[in-house]
Amino acid sequence: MFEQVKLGYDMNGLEPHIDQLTMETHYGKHHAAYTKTFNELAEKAGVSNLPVEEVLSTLDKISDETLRKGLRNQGGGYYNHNLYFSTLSPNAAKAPTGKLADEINKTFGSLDAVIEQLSKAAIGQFGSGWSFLSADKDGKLYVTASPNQDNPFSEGTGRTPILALDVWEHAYYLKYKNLRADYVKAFWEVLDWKAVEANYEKAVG
Ligand code: MN3
Repeated sequence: MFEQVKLGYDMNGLEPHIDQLTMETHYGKHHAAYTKTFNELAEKAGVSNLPVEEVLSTLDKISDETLRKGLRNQGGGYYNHNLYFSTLSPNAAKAPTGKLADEINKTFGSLDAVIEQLSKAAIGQFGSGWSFLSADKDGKLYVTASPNQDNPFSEGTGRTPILALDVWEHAYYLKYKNLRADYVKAFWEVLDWKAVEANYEKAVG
C-alpha cells in the first residue's frame, strides 16, 4: 500500500506563501486521488510490492499500454507530490550545508544560481509539469523540467530527484492566478533545504 506522505505542518502552515485552500485542494484532493489510483493500478499490474522508484524506473516491463501510461501518470503524481510536500516547511532552512552545499557551489557557482536555474526551468515549462533538482549515483547534480507527472525515474535517467517544484496550475492558481513566476518566487520561502539535503544524502549514500 502506497501512502501519502504525512505533512509536518498544518494546512495553513505555509501561509502566506502557499495558502490553506490550495493546500486543502492540492494535498487533500489532487494528491489523494493520485495515491488512490496509483494503488489500484499497481495492484492490477502486480507491482504493488515494489518501491515506487522501481515501478517508475521499469515501466517498459509493463506490456499493457494503458496500464503503463496509467502507472507513469498516477505513480509519477504520487511520487512527485510526496517529494514536493515533504520538502516544504514553515520553518524552512534557507540554505543547505555539507556535501550538498559543496556540490551546488561546484556545479552551479552558488545557491542563488541553482535557484535561478530551477525557477527558469519551472516558469519555462509549457503547460503542466515540474522542475527537478536530481542527483546521479556519483552525487552530480542536474536541473531539468518534465511535462505532466514525468520525472527523472520515468524518463529513464537513473537519477534521483531531491527537489521538486510543481507548476501545474492546481499548485498556484487559487492564489496566484496566471502569475506562475510569483508562485515560484514564493515557493523558495517555504522550501526547506535541510529536507533537500537529507534527500541528497539518501540518494548518494
Ligand atoms: Mn500538483
